[in-house]
Amino acid sequence: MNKDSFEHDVVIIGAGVCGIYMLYRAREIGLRVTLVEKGDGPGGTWYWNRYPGARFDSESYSYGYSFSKDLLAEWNWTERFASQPETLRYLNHVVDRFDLRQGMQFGRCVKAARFDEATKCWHILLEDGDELRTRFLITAIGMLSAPTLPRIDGLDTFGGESFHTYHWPREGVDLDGKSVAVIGTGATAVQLIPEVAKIARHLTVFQRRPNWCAPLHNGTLDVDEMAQIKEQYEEIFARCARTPSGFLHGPDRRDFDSLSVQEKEEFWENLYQSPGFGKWLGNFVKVLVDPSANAEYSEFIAAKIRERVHDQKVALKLIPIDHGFGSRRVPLETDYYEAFNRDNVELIDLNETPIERILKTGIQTSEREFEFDLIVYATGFDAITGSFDRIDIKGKGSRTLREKWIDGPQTYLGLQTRGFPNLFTLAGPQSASVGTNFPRGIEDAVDWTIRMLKYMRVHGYHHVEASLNAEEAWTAHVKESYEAFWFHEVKSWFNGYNSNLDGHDRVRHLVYFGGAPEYRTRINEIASRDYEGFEFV
Ligand code: NA7
Repeated sequence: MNKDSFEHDVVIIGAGVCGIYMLYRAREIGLRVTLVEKGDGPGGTWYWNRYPGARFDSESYSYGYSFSKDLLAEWNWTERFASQPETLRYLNHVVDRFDLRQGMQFGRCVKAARFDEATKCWHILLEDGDELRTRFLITAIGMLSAPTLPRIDGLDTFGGESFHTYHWPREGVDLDGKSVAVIGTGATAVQLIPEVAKIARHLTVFQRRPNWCAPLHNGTLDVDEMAQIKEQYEEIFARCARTPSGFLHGPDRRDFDSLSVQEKEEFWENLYQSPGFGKWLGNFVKVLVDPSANAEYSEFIAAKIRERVHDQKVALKLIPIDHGFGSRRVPLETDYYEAFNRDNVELIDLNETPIERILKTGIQTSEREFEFDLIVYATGFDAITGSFDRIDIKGKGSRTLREKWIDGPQTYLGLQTRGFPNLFTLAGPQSASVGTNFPRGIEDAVDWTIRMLKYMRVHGYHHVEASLNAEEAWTAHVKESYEAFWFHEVKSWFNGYNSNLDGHDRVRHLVYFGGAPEYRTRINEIASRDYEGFEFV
């Protein structure tokens, strides 16, 4: 691998959770590696998303890297669900702790990447006109890093401040005395709204579809609690490795139908009062897979919303009617529903009164004109494939990845795609990483990729490409993994829907839904069978 004339064995794009770990591992096995990152520091998602309220929905101690016992022993999380600033501090600490900063180039945005068939080398073109050459190209570009704005007339005419939550200004925003609009009610908005409500003079929330939200129950972690957690890290990570989604919360496998209404309600009440994703991922299996069991639980949560929101007309608008609990990503919240009890907060249902246009002074709906100082777009992302589409990636025969994936991604294991040799798409579409507690998923993907690179070095292989058969079989398998879930047609970013993009109004099979343990077993078995389904030269 070191005998060629390329500058690099490996170029990694992206300095988020995934890129940082890939850099660490690639350096550990002695590869000539560099990492390029658009931002001016590491952190990825946690670098960009600086909106008030941004924090984990994963328990902090299940989100940190598991690879270094020393790192685990020295880092103290201060909250059960860490905030964005703390997570960014953690990732910077990891980068410095393992001396990775010198391997990173910041403020360098990748515009294009082209596979040169003559030299079997990837040419990476940066926005500043510079070019890097590498044998292996590894994308760690995030699954929610291509923000999308709504398609509303007059978007550019607004005279006040406006931005997408992903681009919340680094220097912060003085919300005091301001009249603020938030468009969107996904996981981001659900974290943001209570924070804005506390400070702004007035907040108007524009909701198209409500989500089923449930309490986060955050709390501080003191040094003694962290000491206990540190003693349990082995068990914590072992537990995450056993659950389908890589979280601490695994499904309850008791027979739903044999339990009384009272037993179910006691269990659900306990989940509702407990921290984290238990009320979703720790629920009865039947609630997750069967529409009628799901309807029972959805009604339990709807009653909670009615209890928490004083004005029953508002409560009704906040209860989803087009999908059941957990069939879309469940936002975890802190005082979200209570925010709508405040005098300075108003909820506008866009189904009743759609936005007609953005004005110089505010927003015009079919019913009235609103004046705002600030409009915040919490309108989500071109999920999972969006960050790939924004780079002009050309493989063999100058075919672009964008063209290849126009009708939906086709991959082998979510890690490679035919026609693009030596390109590894970490946390790419159709991998399990995109459907799991992210660090747990990417540790599997990075470790597997490093094992593959070592294998190639030992065998003197220069490039690797997924075979056509293997890719077709995997893509079909991913599609089948959707069929097991009744919610596979529900409109959510998990299923590839985004009303703000052409062609994203139908299901696109972006996520491997077979569960993280099954995925890990499969990819490791394939590795043990001399990387069955891959072609080496
Ligand atoms: P989401 O979950 O995709 O939410 C986006 C929200 O924006 C959602 O409520 C959308 O309504 C709404 N939206 C999108 N476009 C429009 C238009 N044109 N008009 C009105 N409302 C619109 O993104 P988030 O950033 O909240 O969360 C992403 C992930 O980040 C999250 O799952 C976590 O993993 C972290 P819709 O529901 O489509 O009707």
